[in-house]
Amino acid sequence: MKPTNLSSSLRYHAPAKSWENEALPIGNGRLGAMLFGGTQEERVQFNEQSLWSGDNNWDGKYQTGDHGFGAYRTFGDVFLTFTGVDAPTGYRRELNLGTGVHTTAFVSGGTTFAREAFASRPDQAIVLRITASKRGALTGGVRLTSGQGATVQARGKELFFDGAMPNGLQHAASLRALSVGGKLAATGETMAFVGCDSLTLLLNARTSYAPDFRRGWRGEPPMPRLLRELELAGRKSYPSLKSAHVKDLSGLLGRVALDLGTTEPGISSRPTDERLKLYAGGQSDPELEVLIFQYGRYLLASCSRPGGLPANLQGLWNESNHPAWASDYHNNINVQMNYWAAETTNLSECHVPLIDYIVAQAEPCRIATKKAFGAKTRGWTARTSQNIFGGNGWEWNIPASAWYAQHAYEHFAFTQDKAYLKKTGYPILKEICQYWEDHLKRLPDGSLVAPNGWSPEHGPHEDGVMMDQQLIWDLFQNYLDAARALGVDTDYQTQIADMQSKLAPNKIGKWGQLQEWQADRDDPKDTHRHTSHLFAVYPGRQISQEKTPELAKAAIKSLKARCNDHEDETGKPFAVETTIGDSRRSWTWPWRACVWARLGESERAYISVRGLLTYNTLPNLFANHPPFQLDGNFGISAAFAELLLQSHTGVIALLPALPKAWAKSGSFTGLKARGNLTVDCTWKDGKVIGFEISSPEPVTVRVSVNGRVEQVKATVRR
Ligand code: FUC
Repeated sequence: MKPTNLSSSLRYHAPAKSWENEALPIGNGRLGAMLFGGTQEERVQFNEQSLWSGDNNWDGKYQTGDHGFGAYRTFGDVFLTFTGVDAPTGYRRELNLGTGVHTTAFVSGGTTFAREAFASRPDQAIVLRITASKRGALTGGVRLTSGQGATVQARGKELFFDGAMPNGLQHAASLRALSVGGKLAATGETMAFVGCDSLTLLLNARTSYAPDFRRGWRGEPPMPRLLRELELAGRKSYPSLKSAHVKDLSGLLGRVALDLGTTEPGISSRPTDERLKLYAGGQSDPELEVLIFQYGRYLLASCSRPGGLPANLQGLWNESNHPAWASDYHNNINVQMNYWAAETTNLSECHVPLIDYIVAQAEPCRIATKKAFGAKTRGWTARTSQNIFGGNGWEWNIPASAWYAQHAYEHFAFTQDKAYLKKTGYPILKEICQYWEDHLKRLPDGSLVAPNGWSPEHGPHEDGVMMDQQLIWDLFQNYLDAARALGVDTDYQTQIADMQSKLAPNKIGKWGQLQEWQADRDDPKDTHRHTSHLFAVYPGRQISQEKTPELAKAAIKSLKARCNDHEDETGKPFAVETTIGDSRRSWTWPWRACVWARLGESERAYISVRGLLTYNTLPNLFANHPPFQLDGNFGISAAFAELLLQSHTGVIALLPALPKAWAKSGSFTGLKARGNLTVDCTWKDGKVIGFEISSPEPVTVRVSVNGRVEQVKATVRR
């Protein structure tokens, strides 16, 4: 395995000018920041994931101001100015994904100025360390501002604010400075530092949010807790803060290593933005591909940790009070895609915030569901856009909860954690089955359809929309597998199995396509971004080449059309350039890559990977919808995993869709397969030359390797 350092840092030769395009993210799962790496002036824009405007809102209005649905908002900024820094040379800034440490360095007037920044989960603070090679060279000012107009005050070596939003949410932040040498003096919004040798700033921010409907989504006031946390962090030395942080983050990210080949040194030595441009022009750069794979994992670990909220449309990074789509939780693809890599790339605990969110939002969703579908309705579902206060915004997405249930199940499928399943996963699955028990419509021929559905953002509202049918099939299958694993509710299992067998099935239409609707109306020229009717291929498991080859063939036909891939008719080979329009979105590429991977179409899957980097990736490697939307980052990490390892059919498939570009030689360690299996694999010339499957229990598994299925005893590793 190659050392991970080269492949795992984003590097630039100039400070960031644009927040969205160039600044770089750090985060501790709750608190995050975007760093610009300026020379005379540095800006650190920061966020805390529970800073939302809006109220409880169950009536579907999508008002994104102070009240109503609300929006995710910016917490504030820290601005640093440095006097005596002039004509900087030798500039570089870098975000190391292995450590989550951002560094900036340059020389001015013969002095080297260096800064490090990270967001520590163990010490609950953003830590900024500023040093200079010459003693006493640091003179300037630090300013704290509130994104919500709270008044900033000074107290000793601290700047802070403590405000309330119009919805009553309290939000507080505090910035503490510690210096070696020189002087510190705070007044108003600003702290002056004069002649310091080094400076360490600790920033913490919190709100009074609690993920609890019964308490009106409000908990303890933020200031006392954050001051306690800062007090403790302030007692530690900088090296011990840094090592605790690095240990925490690398403990997660270091679980998976990936080697897809070596980039020419003339390319890999260049800054990331230049490499991205070259890549978009067709350049091969396997180390950049590994970087984008690890970046999705880095972003997830930085914005989604147990105890916190899940990743929203922007993860947790947001500089605006009016972000696109309120930077909310969209459940017709986006929030789900945010978690596609969580289990497969060995970040299972990062999945927990989504499951906690599903549990926390269930009660207001039950109320909204009863209001919309009848007082006797059991279970719940949700509208497409959700906030953190039980708010259901834009348009009902009737199968939303069935899709959420897949996450509740997959967390078990990968971890085999029966205590979790019994306490949390199974009750979610069962309750949503009950919703569909009441809601499905029986047709005269006895088949069952989801009434009045909508293939997300596409086509008419009508019965039996294929995605709805597939999601309900998936829900029932996940329910059955969960109930069997726990050995419970045998009568209900029989009932659900019976309903599953009566669901109106997938259909193949007149041009051989997998139909999106009951009526055979799919247009082969339609390149709509959603590929909802392919849910059954990925992330579902109803359609596979092994079990349903005819449907798999029809799915290929459908996806080719959606990608504007008419190679069969025109003879013109499918390439990234042949994709058009709505096909080019942050999240379309990863979804298509995952579907292609499941269908064994490795080259088409690879074109989708290249597509994201070619058309929808910004210089800071944020996926761009536009505007930037992180589903694409999280999703592409999942796509890499799906190209290399699959386990949805019960067989562990090694290299099920290895593209030619990666075939020569490569390896991965630490990817996860269902059954709590950890998989390492090495290949050469497209063939597996070594692999190991490990499990905490002695198990024998079926593994597909180089086209043969073998029984393999897992190495026991607890
Ligand atoms: C879904 C998609 C859009 C966008 C939005 C946030 O509605 O159809 O493309 O990603 O979510």
